[in-house]
Amino acid sequence: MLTVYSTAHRLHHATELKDGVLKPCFEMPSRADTIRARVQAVGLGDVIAPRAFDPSRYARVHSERYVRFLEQAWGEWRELGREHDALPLIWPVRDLRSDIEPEHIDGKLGFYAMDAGVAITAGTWEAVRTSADLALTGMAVLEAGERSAFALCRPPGHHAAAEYMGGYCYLNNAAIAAQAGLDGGARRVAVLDIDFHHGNGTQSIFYARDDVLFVSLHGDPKQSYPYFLGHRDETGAGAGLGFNHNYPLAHGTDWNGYGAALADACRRVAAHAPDVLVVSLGVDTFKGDPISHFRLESEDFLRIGATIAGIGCPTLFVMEGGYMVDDIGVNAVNVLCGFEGRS
Ligand code: SP5
Ligand code: ZN
Repeated sequence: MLTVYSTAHRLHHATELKDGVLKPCFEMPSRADTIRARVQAVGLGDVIAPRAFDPSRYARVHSERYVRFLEQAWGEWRELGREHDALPLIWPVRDLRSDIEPEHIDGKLGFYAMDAGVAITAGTWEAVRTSADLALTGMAVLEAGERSAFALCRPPGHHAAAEYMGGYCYLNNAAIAAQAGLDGGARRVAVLDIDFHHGNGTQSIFYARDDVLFVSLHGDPKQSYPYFLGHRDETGAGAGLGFNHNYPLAHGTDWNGYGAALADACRRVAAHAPDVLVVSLGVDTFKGDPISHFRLESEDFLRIGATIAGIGCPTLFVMEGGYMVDDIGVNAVNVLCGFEGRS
């Protein structure tokens, strides 16, 4: 399996509001480099650089003004003489207006953010756009006839929706790749999200559409971030009704519960008969993850890969979360090895 990787991710290393204190993000550069090292150690396959794509490709699933905001936010922040990471501090909840884009950067940050886990720094845009380009390059690899590819994206993407960032995510790499698959001629695409956290951004982007099936296994939002989406009764809207399926799972879920839910999720994906499958690959379901609450063992990730391979569809793996850096390489690459029938 080819891996698409770039060192540009290192340009993004930010702080987040954590238990009431600003601290370095759990989502840190060593994550991607640990996974890359493991890819090489097991001999998964060649590691290739991304092609550069025009930002208009991102605007197939995001609004143009949101993409422009991501590109320009750091400059606007710096113009005010500020040097720390740009973070939002006010949000347009409920009856506040969200129909007028503010002109001031403080207003814009809240307008385009869902939480305080998405700081913008000097290198953020370059890292973010390169991350999306990794996913687009991965989809191009599949279009060229490969059965699978691994986009080693960082920053991750699945919490980012058409017009907002959140949860370490800025551009939705998986959604951008899924849309590129359709634009390249696929008739049906499925996104299977196995990150511990619900992929609210991906769900939101495709919620009213029947050409992209979204299926997600995650910590129950009653207990877990992102709290405000990911319930079982969210099954799609309009033409998309029946094309969205959530599997909220309890704290402490281990392979017993997880394996059964995954088998059911993969059955749904196969029934959609997708021309291409995008997997939002988070390994924060690991028992040792510092911010999540499932109990998967490293060997379970091999089983996940094998189960996904059973769908029998060209598959692009897009890296999402996973914060136990010591084990992230083994766990992420185990999914890929399991998919390839290796152990
Ligand atoms: C891509 C992805 O996995 N994003 C996850 C974002 C989660 N952000 C909020 C997590 C809050 C957990 N707080 C636990 C603090 C432990 N001291
Ligand atoms: Zn996650």
